[in-house]
Amino acid sequence: MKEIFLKDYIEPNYLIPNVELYINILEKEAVVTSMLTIVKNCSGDTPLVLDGKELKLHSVLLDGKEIFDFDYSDDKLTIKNLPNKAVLTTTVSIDPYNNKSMEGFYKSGNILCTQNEAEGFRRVTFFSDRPDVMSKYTITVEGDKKVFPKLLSNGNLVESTPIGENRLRNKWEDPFAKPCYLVAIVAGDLESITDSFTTKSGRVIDLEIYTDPGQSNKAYHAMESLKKSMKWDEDTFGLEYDLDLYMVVAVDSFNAGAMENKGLNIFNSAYVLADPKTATDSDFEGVEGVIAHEYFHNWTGNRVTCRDWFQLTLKEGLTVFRDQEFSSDKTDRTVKRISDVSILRSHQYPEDKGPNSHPIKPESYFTIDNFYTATVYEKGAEVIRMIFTLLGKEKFRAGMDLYFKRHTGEAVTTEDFVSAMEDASGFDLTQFKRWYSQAGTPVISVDSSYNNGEFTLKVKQEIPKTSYNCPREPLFFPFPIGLYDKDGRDLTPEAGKNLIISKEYEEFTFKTENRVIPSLAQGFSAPIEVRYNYSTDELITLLTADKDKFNKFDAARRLTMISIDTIIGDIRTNRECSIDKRIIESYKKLLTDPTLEKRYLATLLYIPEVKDIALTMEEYDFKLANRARNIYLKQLATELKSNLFRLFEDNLAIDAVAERSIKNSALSILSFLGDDIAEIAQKQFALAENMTDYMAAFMSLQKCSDTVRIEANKSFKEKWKDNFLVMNKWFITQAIRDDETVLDDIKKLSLDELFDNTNPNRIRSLFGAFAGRNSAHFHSEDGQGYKFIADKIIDIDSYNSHVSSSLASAFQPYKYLGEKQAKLMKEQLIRISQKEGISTGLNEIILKTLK
Ligand code: DPP
Ligand code: ZN
Repeated sequence: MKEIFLKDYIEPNYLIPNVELYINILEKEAVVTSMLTIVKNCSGDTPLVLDGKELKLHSVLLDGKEIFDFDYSDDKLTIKNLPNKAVLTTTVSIDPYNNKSMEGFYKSGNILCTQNEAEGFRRVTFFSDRPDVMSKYTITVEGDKKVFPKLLSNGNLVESTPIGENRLRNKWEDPFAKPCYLVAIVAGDLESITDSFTTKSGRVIDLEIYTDPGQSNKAYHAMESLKKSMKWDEDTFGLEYDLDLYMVVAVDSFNAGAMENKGLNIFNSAYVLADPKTATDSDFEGVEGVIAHEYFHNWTGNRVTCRDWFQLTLKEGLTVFRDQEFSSDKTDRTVKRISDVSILRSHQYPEDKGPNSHPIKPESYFTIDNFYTATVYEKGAEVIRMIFTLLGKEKFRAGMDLYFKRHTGEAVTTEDFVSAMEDASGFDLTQFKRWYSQAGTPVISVDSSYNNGEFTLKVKQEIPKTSYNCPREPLFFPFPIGLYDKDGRDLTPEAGKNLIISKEYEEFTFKTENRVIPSLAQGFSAPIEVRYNYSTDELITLLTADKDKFNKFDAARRLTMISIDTIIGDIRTNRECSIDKRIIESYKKLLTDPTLEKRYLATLLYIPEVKDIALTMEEYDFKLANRARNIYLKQLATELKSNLFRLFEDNLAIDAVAERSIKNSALSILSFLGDDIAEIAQKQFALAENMTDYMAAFMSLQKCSDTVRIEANKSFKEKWKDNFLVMNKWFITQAIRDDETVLDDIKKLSLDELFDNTNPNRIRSLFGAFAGRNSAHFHSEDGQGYKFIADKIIDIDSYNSHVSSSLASAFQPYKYLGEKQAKLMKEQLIRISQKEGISTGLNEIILKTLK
């Protein structure tokens, strides 16, 4: 295993300005001929070293003449004594049909497609597989026209030629230079829907979305989302699409969500196909968000790309920020913000406390695949958001304009981005830049005092020690606050709205008539954890009165966590558990408050995941967390029963997102009463016209007695067995059941004819959901959960290291477990590490976890 360091970066020794690829798809293999224009970019007699993995080499030609003086070993093709400029032609065979890694060229269902980010292109042909080698590509794809009537690649179709009776050859040209990770090739019998978009400068862009036959009628929402994204990027950032054609292809087997290949996005079908019958409201939003994300990459990622993979957050953090803003504009800004922060808190915060903690710009890696993380993406987006907050909308836009003016067509670094922001705004981001190189979630402990009409906030920032070795200097971030009196009157002074924290310890004093309640880091102004010793009454005041809707939500979250924490204490000391009556009363008021938006109210009915609770414990006890959570939710449901039933019934009549959201949130809490909700849930399950209601009812029925649950499971499976995406939901539901028999059932389901252990969506739905979302049972006391997942990781790693490595992140809590659980987990970690032929990616995760 070789560790790669950012500090070792050197410019490429050879550039490849032009590439002509010819991919001939045959029955059992594909033959790839590539003609590379190679230009020396260094002095001396440095050899040309190209990457190539699992390629069957047929020939190497230099300026048209076959040569034999080369070495192909250890995934490198080395050629010495090259002239300053030459055309290198290689011909290789690859086997897309048996490529289960889902990197490079592979088969998904009946479609052949590529996934080249980060380092898949080396499985297609010999190349300098690094993002700073940018080339203009002409790609010709040939195949049997009955099997592959559609042969697609990047850019514009310049020729389509029938070859004899049975074959077709399509030639594609992309006028823009790009790194090889953005190359895409698709071959298949595809159905499509088409549309067009007229850009602000009047160019007409053809839009095409391709799916498996019979599926394209589910692509209209994706098409609308694409057009909205194109318009939004013009309106918001002045960015216009630059080719004449934009294609999206949906495939069922895909390691990630989607891929932004230039002009030819390839998507996990889960993020393209949606209609109300088969997709939930949240699926619809997922499609819109991911379509937007990949589209926005056209500028932030493709036209301006990364110099090296350490810069990944340059394109991902920025593009996530852009897609979050887009979705906020298109849906409900506060609800979207709450959902994004919840994802950050439940994925990125644990990552930062765990073995793979890293800054958004890491300095070393063994395999870059392990750094497509919540830190690089979600925390990366928060870092961009802080720049946005500090500079303000206009200056941020000026910074973006300057970034594109300076760097379009280049492969750059995060420093280049920050410099553009500084130069356009005059804002000094020197200290701010520490966010790029420091890991860990900063803990901001706030204390307050009140004396003689002065309210003082004492703010202390602490950068925690993490598994990643880096400086822990004070960070610079916005920290807007509000002040409320005990009756909820807003006393926020102007100065409070623009507070900035930059030192380890700071004090801020405000003149107030009485002691006040602070609302801190409003809008979730930074990816930090704010600690303040709020009393229950203070939180209730904020829950009722805070005008900052994020912090109003956060008051609900804090109250919930306090209630659960109290229950944990009660369980530990054998006391009777009950929720504070004041909290119940304030919820009753909220549930009948007509001024609250329904979707927003649904977020206030906050239900934490078991692992969110465990994360607050010094020693993670998932079982106890689960028990306390169940007690809390059952009591909440009992106390609020009539209010929640009313809320449910009041929102039955209107079938729209907001009504479904509040109605189903009510149902979800009520489901902790078990069979009490069987009747209404069964009715909804039987009559639901849309997947949102159907799923909500189905999930609730899981909490009812066995006969009710089993009947629902059967009926669901019978109805949807032929729908791949819907059945993923069914598998997830089985995997996250809170029941002692869940693991046995999962074992049986892994042999089900509808399960496929080579399909990443299915693996994530059953094994991933169990390991990641069913904490209480994954961490079972007999260690069987660990053993089962370890078995699966070992098996999957032999063909798909991407998926095995991501499944292994379930072992993240290792060093926070109690002695007994830690021992059980360790046995499995060691067993995995001893696996013969373990992939580099998995090995990196396991060794870091054990360290
Ligand atoms: N396809 C992944 C994404 O869009 C990696 N670039 O984030
Ligand atoms: Zn991305």
